[in-house]
Parts: sequence; C-alpha cells; structure tokens
Amino acid sequence: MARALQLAARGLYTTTPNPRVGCVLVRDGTILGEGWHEKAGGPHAEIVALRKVGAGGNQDVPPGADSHRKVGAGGTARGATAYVTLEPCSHHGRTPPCADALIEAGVSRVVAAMQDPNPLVAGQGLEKLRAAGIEVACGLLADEARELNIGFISRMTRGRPWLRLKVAMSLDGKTALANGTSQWITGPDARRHAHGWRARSCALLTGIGTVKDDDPRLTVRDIDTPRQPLKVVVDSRLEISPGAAILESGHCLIACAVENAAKAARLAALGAEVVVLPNAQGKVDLAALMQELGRRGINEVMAEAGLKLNGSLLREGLVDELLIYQAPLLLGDAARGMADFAHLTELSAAKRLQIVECRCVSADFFIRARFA
Ligand code: AOF
Ligand code: ZN
Repeated sequence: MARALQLAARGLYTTTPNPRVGCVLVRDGTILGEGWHEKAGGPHAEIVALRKVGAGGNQDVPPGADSHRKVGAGGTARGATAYVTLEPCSHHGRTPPCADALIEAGVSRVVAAMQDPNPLVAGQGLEKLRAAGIEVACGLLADEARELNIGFISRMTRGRPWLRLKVAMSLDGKTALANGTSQWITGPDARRHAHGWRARSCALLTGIGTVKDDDPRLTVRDIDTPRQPLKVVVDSRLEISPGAAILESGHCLIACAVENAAKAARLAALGAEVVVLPNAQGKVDLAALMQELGRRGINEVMAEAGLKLNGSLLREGLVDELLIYQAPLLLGDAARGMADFAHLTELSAAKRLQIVECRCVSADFFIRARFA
C-alpha cells in the first residue's frame, strides 16, 4: 500500500477533478503490475496495473492498448491481491467500473486504503467485489490516503474545496509594511516551497487589494507541472484593470458583486470569466464562491491574499489549513498583520489550531496548521 501511495502521488498535479489513486498487484510476494491514475478521462489506476500484467510484466503499455479485457494476453492477475489507495469504482463514469475489471481478471483479494467518498461509489465498489467472492479489506494506511485526496474528499462530502491560506510573515507576525510593501519577506527557497503548494492546487485565490498592491501573476513557476491552476480574484466592485498581470495567461475567474456587462465582456475578451455572487452586504459571498468552485470540480484551493480577504475567509470559517512562512526579521507594530478578522475581548474566544507540520526552509520557518 505504501508503494501504491507513492504511485498515486505521481498524479499530484494532473488528476483533478479526479482523486490521486495508485494500485499494486501482488502474488506470492511478487509485484505483477502497478499503475496510477494520471488524468480524468484516462484509465483508472487498477486498469493501468492490470494492463501491465496483461502485457506480461511491469513495463509501460502502449497508450493504444485500450480495454482491461486484454488482460491475460501475456501474464494474468488470477489469484493476485490488489492494493488500491481508493476503493475501486463501481460506476460508469468517463470509464467503466474498476470493480468489474478486477473481478474479470480473477484477483482473489482487494485491499483498499479508504472508501471512495464519491456518492456514486461510497462502498458499492467493495460490496460488488465481496459479492463476487473476493476477499476485501479496507483501511490500510487510511490516514495517508486521506491526506493525498483531502481536497477530493472535501468536495465530495462538503461540496466545496479544501482551502489553504498561505501567508509569508515576519517573526512578529507582520505580512507587509504599512504602505503595502511585502516583496520579499521570505527567502527564495521558502518561495519555491510555496510554489509546490501552488502546483498541487486546482485554484489560487486572491483579492483585488493584492492585485492592486502586488500585481501578482499567480502562476506556478520553478515546479515542473503540465497544469496551471485556475486563478480566482475576489473583486466585489469589478475594479480589476485589464492590464493586471494576473489576466495575462487567461484561465482566470473574477468573482464580483455587481452586474457590469460591458466590463465583463472586456474581461472575457482577455480570457477571464466573471461570476456575480453578491451577499447581503454587497460584497462577494465567499461561501457561495467556494460552492461554485466545488461545482467546477476544484478540489484544493490556496489563498494568497491580504488582510481583508484573509480576514473574511477566516471569519466565515472557510479556511481549513494555514501555511505560514515566517522569516527572521521584525517589521514592528505599524506594519500590517495577516488578517483582520475579529475583535477578541477574551482569549478563550480565539480559535485554536493544531500544528500538523513545522520545519525550516533555509533561513525561514514553515508552519502548517489546521482548524479542527
Ligand atoms: C478508481 N480508480 O484510479 C480513480 C477512481 O469519470 P471517471 O471514470 O474517471 O471516474 C471518476 C471517479 O472515479 C472519481 O470521482 C472517483 O469516484 C473514482 N476515481 N476510482 O477506482 C481510480 N481515479
Ligand atoms: Zn475506477
């Protein structure tokens, strides 16, 4: 299963909206075939692994070799155990059910790390296997499997993506000078590290304040990835300038709270899409925006914004995880904090987080923390 998880992680940047899944077929202590899901529309991990057995070994199979029915042409998976990081699917999606393919191939045992949270599957894949007389176990390395697909699970169970909020700050918790200057607080290695989080995200979220102050491109650089995340700008009054760097490479969604057909058309011509999602205060309804991103198949979102949007996201309880990069310098009391979110009068009212990771990244410090 540990090997299957390693394989699954190869799909870190490519499987969206699908989960990252790996599969290893074993018999008598020998790996017969292994595979991982590379992208939506392509074969699932189990099918890739079965095809490799069918091809008589664990070498690559030509992309033309289509159906799992070819399994058995060379080697066979009969009597094998399949280790899969996610319950084999039971439904006809873009591809036929993996549970059927495993049954047909004659595997005798299936070990899944976790159930598929997709309501179209949700236990039915395992049930199908059991009904066919296959020995089934579920839960091996479940925590690791859940971590890998935390965004997919979030979208399937809550209808919205997993939201990480990234902040680069000084040792005294400040994120910009009073005049808005923030480039650069952390060093190049910490910034590269953060690009890794960008690369695995399906969408990057920022606010019009940051677009005006920093004019970010919000693209993944320094990391070899075939996919650039969707860029999302919260811009209540639709103030974004057509010359903003974030619009340069297209693939941008602008959430606003006002109807402005002329401006929306001008932005559309630049490859950006405008969605109008007002709340009662005339601002963007952020919870509705998260649901909208969920509907669009977005699993993981990383917000890189200023204190206003950060504050609103925190206040509305939409942040799942904080990624904090802390640089060894002090910016003093006049500098800006990371989020304007509440006026606390009692310490007990402050929400505590759980630190799930902390480490040095060159001269800077990285802390990852989660709300319960
Ligand atoms: C598996 N193995 O490798 C993956 C699974 O539209 P499709 O056909 O690609 O199906 C997508 C759904 O299949 C996805 O939402 C999830 O429930 C499951 N993903 N299942 O057995 C895999 N990637
Ligand atoms: Zn499948």
